[in-house]
Amino acid sequence: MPRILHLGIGNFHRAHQAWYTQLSNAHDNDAWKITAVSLRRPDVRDTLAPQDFDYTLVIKGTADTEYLRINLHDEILVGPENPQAVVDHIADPDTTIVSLTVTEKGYYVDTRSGKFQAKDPVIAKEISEGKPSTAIGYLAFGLKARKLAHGKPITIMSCDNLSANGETLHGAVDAFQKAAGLDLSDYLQNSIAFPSAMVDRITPATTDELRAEVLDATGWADHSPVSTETFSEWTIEDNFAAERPSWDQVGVQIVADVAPYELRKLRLLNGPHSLLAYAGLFHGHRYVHEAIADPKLRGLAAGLMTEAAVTLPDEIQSSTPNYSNELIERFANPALKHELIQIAMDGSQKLPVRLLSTVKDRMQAGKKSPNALEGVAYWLIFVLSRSASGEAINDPQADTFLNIAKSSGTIREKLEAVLKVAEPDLASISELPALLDRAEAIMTG
Ligand code: CS2
Repeated sequence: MPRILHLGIGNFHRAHQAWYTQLSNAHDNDAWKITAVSLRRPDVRDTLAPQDFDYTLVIKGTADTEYLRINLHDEILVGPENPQAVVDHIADPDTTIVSLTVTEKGYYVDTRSGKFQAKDPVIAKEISEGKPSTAIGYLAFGLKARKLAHGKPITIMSCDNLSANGETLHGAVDAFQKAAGLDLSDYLQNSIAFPSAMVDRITPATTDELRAEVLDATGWADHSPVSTETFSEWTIEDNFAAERPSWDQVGVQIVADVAPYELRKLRLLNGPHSLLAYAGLFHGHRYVHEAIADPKLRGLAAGLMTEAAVTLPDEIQSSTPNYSNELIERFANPALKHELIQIAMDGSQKLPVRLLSTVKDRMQAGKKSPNALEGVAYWLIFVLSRSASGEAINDPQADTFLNIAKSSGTIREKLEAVLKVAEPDLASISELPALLDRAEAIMTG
């Protein structure tokens, strides 16, 4: 039976790839199954195992809701409980795809320089102990086992919001295997494909309210439903090393070059998402649909879309007005109840790709970026004021931010220090003084 091994069993995977694969199974002789891996905690496995890994996907349009039972996962492995089981699954000849949704920080790649962080203590420990705990470690040790067992080709597919995610993942696995002396260069080169992919479907976190709604609508006391929007998009680079599901039969675009789609999504959707999150929380909003209904914030988000659109490759330019209008409608969907705080997490990883890249590209063309910089300013304020008041920030750089907040120095110096975490080369932002002026002005009211 053909099988996908998926690393990172979060709601996004369950609303997106699992949905496409369940639909495409109708077009394949052999139904695909997904074995999923939770890299850290057992919670999702513990909740889904008693329901045979089935769950309800709640697809919320502005008017109608669809309740669809997803029955596709055959097992959920919990990495720390048995790392070898994950390695064995990567080596299993029936596994032809390993896919990933492990978030930006799960790659251990500096989002600014693109360099793999081989010296990170977590990675260094995996290498010295020969025991994986990160997605990159599992892939490297798993591919080593696969090479030794039979050497069959396999596709490793990133489904995270990184630019050039396939290339980035390839680079990370290659750097890891070299640092660990695994001798995989030839195997990686000749038998492994790392397609890039653009993934898109807004997926809020599960709430008790959603559980109650599902029970009411379906009669099933599902402990782990997932809600999402009707819109869904997946564009994958046509670069597979082995068998794949008939995803192209159910709306997935398989294309020669994903880069334009990926950039459009990161800069027009994710950039404004982050802007709405930080500015929205500052102005007392809780949900995305509330933030986008605020005329000032809507203006900023739409302004950022226009600003970012001109930085995109020519072939995708003409699509951007419709794409942007559709995005505003998606953000406005009140049924989704998408929490701004969910989007606000991991800003140090997200800002470089979502906002600062737009600022830099425009600067090269001699243009200013007032809306993108407004997003950056609200992020600086979010980080600094929460760190100063001792509120926990969900970000791998949270400790650094805490130290900055506690340090002596003016507010301006602290804002600058926070910015430096996302952009070490401050000289590369010519609008820096205006940005800091603006952040200070917002902060001091
Ligand atoms: C969001 C994304 O949480 C976030 O940072 O911007 O998860 C967004 O909802 C998805 O990329 C939409 O496809």
